[in-house]
Amino acid sequence: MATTAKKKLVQWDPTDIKAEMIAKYPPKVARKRAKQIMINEALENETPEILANVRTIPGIITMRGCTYAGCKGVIMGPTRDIVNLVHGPIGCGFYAWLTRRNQTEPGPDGENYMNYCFSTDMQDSDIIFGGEKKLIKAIQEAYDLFHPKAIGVFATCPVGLIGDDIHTIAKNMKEKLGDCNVFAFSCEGYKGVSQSAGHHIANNQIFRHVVGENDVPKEGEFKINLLGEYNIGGDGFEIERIFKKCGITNISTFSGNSTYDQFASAHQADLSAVMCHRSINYVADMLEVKYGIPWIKVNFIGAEATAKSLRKIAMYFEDQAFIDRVEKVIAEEMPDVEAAIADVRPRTEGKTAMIFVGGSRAHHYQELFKELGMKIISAGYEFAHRDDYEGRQVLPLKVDADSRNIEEIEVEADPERFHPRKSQEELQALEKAGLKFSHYDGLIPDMDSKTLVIDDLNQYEAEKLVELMKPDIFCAGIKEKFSIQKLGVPMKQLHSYDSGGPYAGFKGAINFYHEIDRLVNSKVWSYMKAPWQENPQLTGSYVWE
Ligand code: CFM
Repeated sequence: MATTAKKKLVQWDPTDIKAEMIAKYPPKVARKRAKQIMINEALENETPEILANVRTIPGIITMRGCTYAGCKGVIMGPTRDIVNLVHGPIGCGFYAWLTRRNQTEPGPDGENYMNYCFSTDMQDSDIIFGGEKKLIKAIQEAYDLFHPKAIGVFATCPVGLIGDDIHTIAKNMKEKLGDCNVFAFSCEGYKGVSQSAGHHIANNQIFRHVVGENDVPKEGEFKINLLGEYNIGGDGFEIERIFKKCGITNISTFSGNSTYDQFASAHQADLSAVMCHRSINYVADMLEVKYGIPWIKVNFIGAEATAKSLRKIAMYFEDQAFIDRVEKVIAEEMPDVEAAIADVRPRTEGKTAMIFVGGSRAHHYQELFKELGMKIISAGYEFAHRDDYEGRQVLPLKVDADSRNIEEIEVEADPERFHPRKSQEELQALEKAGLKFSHYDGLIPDMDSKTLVIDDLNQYEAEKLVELMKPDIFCAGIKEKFSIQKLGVPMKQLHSYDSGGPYAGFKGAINFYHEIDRLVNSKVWSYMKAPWQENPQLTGSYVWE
């Protein structure tokens, strides 16, 4: 009988969805989650406030990772010629060993430590009596074996608890070794509420110990730093290809396919182009204050977004031949993109998607879905801050007990090497012409009204959302993959790209269109039935002799 059927929210109302998502929570939890689940009402000049970058409620199965993951895995992981030495129990090293799909191309020198796992392998006795001697030995051993340019030491939770002085050890070993830069990161997993704290810690230490170390001039025209691009699934290779075609010199990438020397030379660029704002905005700001390099926000996810970002870079350098060359590249690349869209779009138009990824992709990937004519009905970040949702005009944010844990480093203009790349007048003229400096508008203004913007979505809510709104595709990570697929909805990993990619740039966009077409139009999902859906009563019997 129809009356026994559950209410099916075909024309869902966001208020009902929100109420349903938090209905089962105890009142205190519901109150907190209500502030992190927002029905988008962004008006042109006004973005509603969302609660973000706060502690996950204990007991909730979050999608987040830890501070060590953000520092060692995300920011420092993709750099091939720095030995990343994990000071801690072996599990922390093991689980950060090649699990993120950042790729690298070692080049002629072949120096690449990314496929190794370096760890001090702390044991119970080290935790009781201290791990400093072991760390000193491990640094020496890594140096003797590989003679790397640099060794980074990463603290895991127990190191902070027992108080090993990793920074003094790093300083002493740097002096002792002479030709190897040794620095350490106090990135204990518990340091912040998520991996976001680890980004900040990595930004600080890399800026303090490496940026500016190489003053040997870098050749090339139109020199930029590409900040916040991590070469997942080869994205960075596609962006590099486009840069080369356009005549852009990439001094450094933070940190996809990068080297120690790139970081050391970053102060020689004339513009920083920021892709993932959340993970690297601190470096962008510090490069500006110390060396006078302005930064702009870019996005190479989506063909239109790529073209727009290239045009912004060209506009900044104010060189007509360069502007023309960029236009020529766009004109050459777009026909293939348009042909792919024309093929795929009739099958994807009007379909719906949900995106829940880290701190920037839930925004960037909306571009690709829009190119397919698809609608984003709900999106959010795992660990972004309010500025990533609402735009940087909300800065500075109130400092709470957790953010107070993370060091803010004081940076001043370098007495010799600070030189503003553009005068105030030039910057103002460019702003007038439409280029925004040191700014990010955030995710919310780009989302439709009445969509749901959700911070730190958890497993229970993810399943509820899918059950209620039945999207045609759900995008998140490996932790969510199988629980969503069991609900009969296709799931695309946007952290690791499953085994696909690249999705950045022009060629990447084409890859993405085809992949999404295959996923949302596959019938296989409608055939899926979990055993309990077919037969709600499961029986079992004990077997023993
Ligand atoms: Fe930036 Fe990232 Fe992301 Fe991120 Fe990440 Fe990643 Fe990510 Mo996974 S740096 S915030 S900490 S774009 S590893 S390459 S996919 S959560 S949205």
